[in-house]
Amino acid sequence: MSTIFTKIIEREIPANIVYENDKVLAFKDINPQAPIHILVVPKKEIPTVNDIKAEDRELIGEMYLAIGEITKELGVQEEGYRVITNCNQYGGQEVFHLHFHIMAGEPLGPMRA
Ligand code: IU
Repeated sequence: MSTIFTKIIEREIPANIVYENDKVLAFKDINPQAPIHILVVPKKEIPTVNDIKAEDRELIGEMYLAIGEITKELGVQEEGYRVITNCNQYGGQEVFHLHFHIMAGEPLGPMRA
């Protein structure tokens, strides 16, 4: 089932888009949890990490290559950043269209719930 992220991909609702290619879109999170908070999404509708298929291996690689380009452009590669994917209820997933959160711009500290 489509989510609001498909509407962003289709330009049906606005978003602050920072990167796009034929397979991947990235935009600023509407409710940032760090000074830099970007979501990287595949244009293909994949609800959760659980739904990634073998045929998606190249697409997932494209998402990480996009992360590399975005973080390089932002100038945060040396200082570092965090990439997170939430899955289903215990992971705190709210939008059921696969996405990687890039969080950067300050020391993020240890991971905790
Ligand atoms: P989650 O991993 O599914 O919990 O993350 C969803 C994110 O999508 C969350 O950080 C929201 O702030 C963000 N978001 C957004 O950027 N734009 C939207 O229109 C909606 C959610 I709805």
